[in-house]
Amino acid sequence: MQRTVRVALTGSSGQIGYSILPRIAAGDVFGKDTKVILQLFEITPAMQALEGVVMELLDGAYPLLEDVKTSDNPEVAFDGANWALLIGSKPRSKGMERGDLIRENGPIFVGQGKAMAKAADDIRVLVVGNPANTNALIGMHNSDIPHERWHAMTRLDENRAKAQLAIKASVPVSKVTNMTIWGNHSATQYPDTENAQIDGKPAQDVISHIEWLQGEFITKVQKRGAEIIAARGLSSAASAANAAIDHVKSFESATPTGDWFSAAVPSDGSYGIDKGLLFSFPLRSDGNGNWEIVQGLPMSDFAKEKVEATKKELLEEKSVVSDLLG
Ligand code: NAX
Repeated sequence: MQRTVRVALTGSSGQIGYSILPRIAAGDVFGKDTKVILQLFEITPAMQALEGVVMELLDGAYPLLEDVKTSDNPEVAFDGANWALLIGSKPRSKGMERGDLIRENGPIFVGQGKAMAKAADDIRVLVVGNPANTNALIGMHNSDIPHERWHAMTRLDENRAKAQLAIKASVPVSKVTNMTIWGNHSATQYPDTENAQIDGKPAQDVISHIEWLQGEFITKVQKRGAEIIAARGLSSAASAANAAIDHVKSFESATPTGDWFSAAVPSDGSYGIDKGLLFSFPLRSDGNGNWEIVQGLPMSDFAKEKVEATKKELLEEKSVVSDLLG
């Protein structure tokens, strides 16, 4: 019998929602032999815009799209879902500090965590809406869904890092592997070239320009989002949607031998990261819903300092929302 997957989405009428929905409907995430039911959540004022998105999904006449449901009630949207992609969140307004944004968005994820716990028992959750790591931490603490099923997205950062290394080394991006993003999806994230590979060789042997690797490269990846806003007048959407697709596919399939991918997951204490903190690590998946943190990667003093800085930021974010952690 053909498999059917239920995918719940928040931020369904936003830019990333608009980019990702046709691709899920077309089978780009779960494969061409899996039917999809979309369960779309929007806040009440955006329900009308969502109606337009649904009309376009219907007009796409996607053979794999079995049904599209909409609701402004999270319990209805998450009902029986296998994956929840939490993309919606309040945008940062002018003059707003990161701490204020964290406080503004926290309650959304308290409500969604609780709703999900009531509505779905076989669900995996990817948080995209910013501040993604801390939003995921809040959701995780407010639901009884097993903690290892909560993730936050750093795949866009991984893909950006791979793209920059490929350009520098003049190779196709598919040759860049073993790319780790450590820590927070923020400007403190650390894209690690000490353990990355290009065409099976250490990236730092292929690109020996260490000043670039430890300087411009890292800054470029950390600030790529701002660079896109400056050029496009809008934040990244198509690449963010693609990264969310890559993320889900990586957890749904077995990781190729020798490689890994990056996502923020609850720490088990590996690499000295406080247990339970939603921290981006190098991961491997067995394709059956189980993942593990790749152990034993060497780190220079430079890398240790970077990892410490992003950990410190996440601990500070956690302290800002301590009252929301159930
Ligand atoms: P849009 O501004 O286009 O859409 C925002 C969506 O959030 C809308 O659908 C809106 O109705 C919904 N929303 C607003 N208030 C809400 C609430 N109280 N509860 C639930 N939903 C609410 O943003 P878009 O470009 O689609 O980006 C969505 C989120 O992704 C933002 O938080 C953005 O910062 C974040 N990103 C995260 C990335 C990552 O790598 N983790 C990269 C891309 C993106 O910047």
